Amino acid sequence: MKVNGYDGLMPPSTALIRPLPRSFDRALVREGKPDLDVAAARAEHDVYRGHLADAGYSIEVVPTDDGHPDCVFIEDTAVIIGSVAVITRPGAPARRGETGPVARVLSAHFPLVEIEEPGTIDGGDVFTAGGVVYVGRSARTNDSGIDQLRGVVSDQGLDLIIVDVHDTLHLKSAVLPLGPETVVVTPRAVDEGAFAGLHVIYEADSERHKFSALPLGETMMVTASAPVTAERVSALGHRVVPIDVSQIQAADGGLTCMSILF
Ligand code: CIR
Repeated sequence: MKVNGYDGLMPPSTALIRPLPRSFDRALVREGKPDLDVAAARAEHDVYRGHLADAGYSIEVVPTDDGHPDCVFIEDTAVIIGSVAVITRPGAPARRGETGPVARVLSAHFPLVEIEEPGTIDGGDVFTAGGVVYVGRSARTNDSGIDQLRGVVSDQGLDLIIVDVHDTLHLKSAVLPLGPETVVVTPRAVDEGAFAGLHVIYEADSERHKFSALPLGETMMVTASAPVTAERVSALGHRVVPIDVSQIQAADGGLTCMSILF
């Protein structure tokens, strides 16, 4: 079974992305008001897209939407669980209108299940490793959303583990799967007991919340802003490819958030 590309059996072959909108400088930000540079962010996104193509992914594009400044963060709108695409109901009301166009494209590939009110889920709170779906209970993902997701997960013969997220936006802001057995964790940001079955390595304290990673088969895209942690990942035998996504990170994004791989 193919699950978000992380089960180690069949690598994903398609990357769904959504170009950066002109309104990106109005993206939601958790703390402070960074001056987001739309042109620089677009250049970062172009490099990201290039690495996906170089890694052999066929790129499918959902048209961008200037009415939704965060729409480049397509990961939050849908989660592939086994043979089904779960269309989320994003936790931020301003982002709920992002899901329709993504659902239309995914419906050509998967049967769809939609998360319904009062449930909320952001895809940034979900990842699969070793046949287990880990879900962050966060400011964006609530218990009703998790209960609805649990139904799909169990229909697909997978297990679900809830991880409480307390010091960051999403589960994947603090826990990055490198493969079916290993995760990189930001210390003290989530309930780490949830990862008892996995090999855990830690983000360097000096790089708190700066590390993000996206495994792409032979290579591992990593954030250039976290070189010490990237070195720890490289020491495990991964071929790391650092990329600068500082504008994307200033809007609370990481490397997983700009694509849906299947
Ligand atoms: C937001 O607050 O929703 C966006 N500015 C950032 C979302 C990042 N999503 C992700 O990492 N999955």
